[in-house]
Amino acid sequence: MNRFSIWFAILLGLAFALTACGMAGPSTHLKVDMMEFMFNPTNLTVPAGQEITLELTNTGAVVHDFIIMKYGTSVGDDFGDEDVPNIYWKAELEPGTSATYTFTAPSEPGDYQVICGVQGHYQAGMVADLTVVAQ
Ligand SMILES: [Cu+2]
Repeated sequence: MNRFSIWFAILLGLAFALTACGMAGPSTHLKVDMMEFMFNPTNLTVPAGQEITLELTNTGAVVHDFIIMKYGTSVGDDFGDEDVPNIYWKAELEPGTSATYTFTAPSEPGDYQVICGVQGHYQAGMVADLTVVAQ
C-alpha cells in the first residue's frame, strides 16, 4: 500500500463508522429514555412519511408520555385539554418499563414538538425536538 491508499482506507473506515453511529441524517429507528423530567436524547430526526420504530424506556419513578404535537402546533403554558386535538401521536409508559412502538412519521417536513402530557411535566422541562426531513 502506498501512502494515498492508506489515507483512503482510513477515510473510508471513518465514513462507515459515522454511518453506523447514525450521526449522518435521519433514522427510522429511535431509542429514547424518559425520566423526571426529561427525554434523552432531546433531538430526534426522522425521514418524512416513513414508518418509524421507537424504543421507549421509562427509567423514572412515575408514568411518562411521549407525545408528538401536530405540525405548527405547540403547547402553551402547560399541557391541557385544549392541546389534545393537536396530538399527532402518543405513547404512555409505566415507570420501569420498556416498549417498542411503530408510527408513521409526519409527511410535512419541519420541526415538531415532543412533550410529556402528565400534569406538570411539560412545565418542568420535559420537552424534545423532532425534526422531520424530506426524502
Ligand atoms: Cu413525564
